[in-house]
Amino acid sequence: MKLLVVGVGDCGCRLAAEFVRLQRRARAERNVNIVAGAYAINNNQASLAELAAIEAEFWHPILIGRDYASSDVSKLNEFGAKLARDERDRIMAAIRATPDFFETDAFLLIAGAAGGVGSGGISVIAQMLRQRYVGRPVYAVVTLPFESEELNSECVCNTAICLKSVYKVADAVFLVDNERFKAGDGAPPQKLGESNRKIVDIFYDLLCASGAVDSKYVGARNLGIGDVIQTLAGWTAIGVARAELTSARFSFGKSVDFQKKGGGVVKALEAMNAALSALSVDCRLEDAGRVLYLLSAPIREASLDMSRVIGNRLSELSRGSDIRGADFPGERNGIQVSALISELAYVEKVKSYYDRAATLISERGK
Ligand SMILES: Nc1nc2c(ncn2[C@@H]2O[C@H](COP(=O)(O)OP(=O)(O)O)[C@@H](O)[C@H]2O)c(=O)[nH]1
Ligand SMILES: [Mg+2]
Repeated sequence: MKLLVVGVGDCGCRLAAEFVRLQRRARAERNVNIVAGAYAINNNQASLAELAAIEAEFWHPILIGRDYASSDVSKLNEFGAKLARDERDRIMAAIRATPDFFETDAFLLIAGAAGGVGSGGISVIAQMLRQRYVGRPVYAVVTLPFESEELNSECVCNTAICLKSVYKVADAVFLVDNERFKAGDGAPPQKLGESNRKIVDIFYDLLCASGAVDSKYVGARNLGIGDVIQTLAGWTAIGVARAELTSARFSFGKSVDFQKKGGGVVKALEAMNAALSALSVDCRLEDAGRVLYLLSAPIREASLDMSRVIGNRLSELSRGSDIRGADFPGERNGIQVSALISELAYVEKVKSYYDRAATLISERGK
């Protein structure tokens, strides 16, 4: 699957840059293209310049509203929305000029919900793309603030407004709870860099598998772009995890072979459970309308069993969601499971931002 990535604001632009890194990796490791181009829309020239070292061919910075770069108004959602509306023609013209524009399967817009530029800009841009390019899905990746930011009422209100407006215009919204990707020690910029890599890496297998043309990477049940598009709707969580295979699988002989297969199924379940506990946002499987899993395993003959067991287990856990599954011979020494939990009817975090923002706004009105 080939995406046209659009990052808005500081957080959005940094994550968009990570997608360019992912494209380079997909090209080198798996001979597939997953990103046609990445646009970085921001009012801060210095932070755009920091990202300029990445591969020029795919990278397109767009500076907007530079006069407000250090102003306090730029921390508000409504300001970000105004900037994007004011610059709509320039933004649309730039995106339209992407070399492989008509070969991209979907738009992926990214922003931090708690800020201003990205928080307000993302829905305006999503709406423009949706109106102009009917039939091409518009997906959003929205990061939810760190716990330490939540005492700030502006941050809570920006987040709620961003979520509410992006949900209305995007085909699906990937929720990414920053708190879940918090990196360990280190200075702030490196820390964010580490979190950003972890966030973007979750998409790697799904994008590569749905784009594979190389027969080396074709599984027993292939992941089609249609499977991904059919799965994605509304609030969405994404996760990936891996279980290592021990060296026992290199043994020969019938009985060992049988054990090897059974062991593989156990490992696959282990990876699936780990993926579900590493989802990008806390949610319950039973609230999902649609689920997709992708199994990446080295053993072709065993993968069908593994896939069946994972599918059955997900079906039990989700109590009847629409489940799609596929496999992909991408891994060598382990089993990796990627999961999309989509069309979530309820997400605790979203509800909590809506409630807190409503209280803050009504208090302000008093
Ligand atoms: N994961 C991640 N989150 C970020 C990053 N930068 C900022 N954020 C988060 O996004 C929120 C919005 O900030 P920012 O992107 O700076 O605002 P904007 O420039 O006005 O769009 C912050 O409160 C953080 O929670 C980043 O590089 N990675
Ligand atoms: Mg900013």
